[in-house]
Amino acid sequence: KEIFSVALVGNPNSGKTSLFNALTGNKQSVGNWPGVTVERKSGRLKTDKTIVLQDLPGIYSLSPYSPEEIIARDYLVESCPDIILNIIDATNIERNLYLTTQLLEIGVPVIVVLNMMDVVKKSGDRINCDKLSYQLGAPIIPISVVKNEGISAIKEKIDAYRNKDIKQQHLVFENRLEAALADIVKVVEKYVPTPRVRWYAVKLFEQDEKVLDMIKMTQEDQAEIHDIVDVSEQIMDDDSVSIMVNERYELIDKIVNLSVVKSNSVSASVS
Ligand code: BGO
Repeated sequence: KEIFSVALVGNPNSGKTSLFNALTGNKQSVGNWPGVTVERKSGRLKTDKTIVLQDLPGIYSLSPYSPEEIIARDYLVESCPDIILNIIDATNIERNLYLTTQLLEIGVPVIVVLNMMDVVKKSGDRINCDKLSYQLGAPIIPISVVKNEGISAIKEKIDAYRNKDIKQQHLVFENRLEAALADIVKVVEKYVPTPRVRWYAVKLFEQDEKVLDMIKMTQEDQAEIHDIVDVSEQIMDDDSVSIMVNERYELIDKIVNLSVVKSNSVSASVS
């Protein structure tokens, strides 16, 4: 049977190691990523040896600022796993969703695993997984690794995804930014694989040096993208990296407001 590859991605301390061990058992292969002393771990699912789980370094973002971020994004964009399994610490949902908003742009189907649900339940906070899933355009699987709850649902969802041709949706930013990204897509689409065009457009909007170096664009096309970014920065009165960061946090704010009820906000509205 053919191998199906699943990349495990999440913030540090989201429970990535715990979930990796729960899914693969003790048989893992451990090494280093080429050229760096960052540990590389992969293993087959205990319950299905045709599924290979690749653990990626714990990261907060797919920016090119640390070896961990570069390893993760190079692997996701160039090796193209069949599925991204994004583990989130449900007690820190805003911060963790920042990475999720970026993963949704790669064009690889994303399954979101909401870990630490035991802690959330104890706190009295309520997360509406259906609403969260709808807002993100990705399935949400609530779990607690330490309580061994919800783990089998992950394998079920992977199986369901395996037999379908899923086209991952990305989040939609405000109109002016979307207009600029659409213009960049028109320039860059001839250089990159179609499913990944959104990812490249965002990185070019941010004038990401590594991506600029990697795509061998003509001088004309480079200049055109530069102009698009320039105009956007003037219209939106900010630098392009900050524009993207702010847009992501604004979206996350909306998504969390629609899908999370904090226990303290309930009591505050009652009193
Ligand atoms: C310690 N629920 C709860 N409550 N905790 C969890 C869950 C869960 O579902 N999943 C993981 N944890 P990693 P990264 C620890 O190690 O897998 C805990 O970085 C401790 N250690 O047990 O390492 C997990 O790989 C002493 O906690 O995450 C671990 O992503 C006291 O979350 C931590 C308390 O998990 C991070 C916790 C010596």
